[in-house]
Amino acid sequence: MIRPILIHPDPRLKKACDPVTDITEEVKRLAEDMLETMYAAPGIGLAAPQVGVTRRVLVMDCIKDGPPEPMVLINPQTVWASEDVSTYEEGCLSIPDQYAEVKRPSAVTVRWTGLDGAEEERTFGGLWATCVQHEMDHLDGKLFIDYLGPLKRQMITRKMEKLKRERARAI
Ligand code: K2U
Ligand code: ZN
Repeated sequence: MIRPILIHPDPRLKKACDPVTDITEEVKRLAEDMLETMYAAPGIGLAAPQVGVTRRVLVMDCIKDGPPEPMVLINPQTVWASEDVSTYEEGCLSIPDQYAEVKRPSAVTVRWTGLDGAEEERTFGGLWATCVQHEMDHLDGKLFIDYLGPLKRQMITRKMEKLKRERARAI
């Protein structure tokens, strides 16, 4: 089922998430719901804290045109990051309609556990690299606005607080 996406500022988006100890039916249902929620947004990635679950689970599908390639990463860890960096204008489903340039390593090697319990490792480049790092930051309570200067970050936070007030009134 599609789950509501938390909007910044929210304490659950700033928490360091807990590792998944065993892959229960509940974790499988969470991953399924996260993929459904991500596609509906639409987005190309989503981390569990964004739907209020502070567990180390993220989903991704950065394929634009072509058959979808949904990925579920449980307890992901970066094992290598390239020296050279790429700049990408990032957005975030928890910070709607705000975009800013963020510099990140152009390529990263990530190790994780799949839904089937198997250990996986893959090197990501391009938009996949940006996306997986953006999602893994979420698992550590870090948002892309944390890479911006204090004034720009504060301006965006104020806009989100206003948006939340308006949404609360609309209900
Ligand atoms: O974590 C999220 O909020 C999902 C983001 C992931 C993302 C942000 C920046 C750069 C790459 C991935 C959403 O997918 S934002 C929507 C989006 C869609 C296409 C390209 C970039 C961002
Ligand atoms: Zn995000």
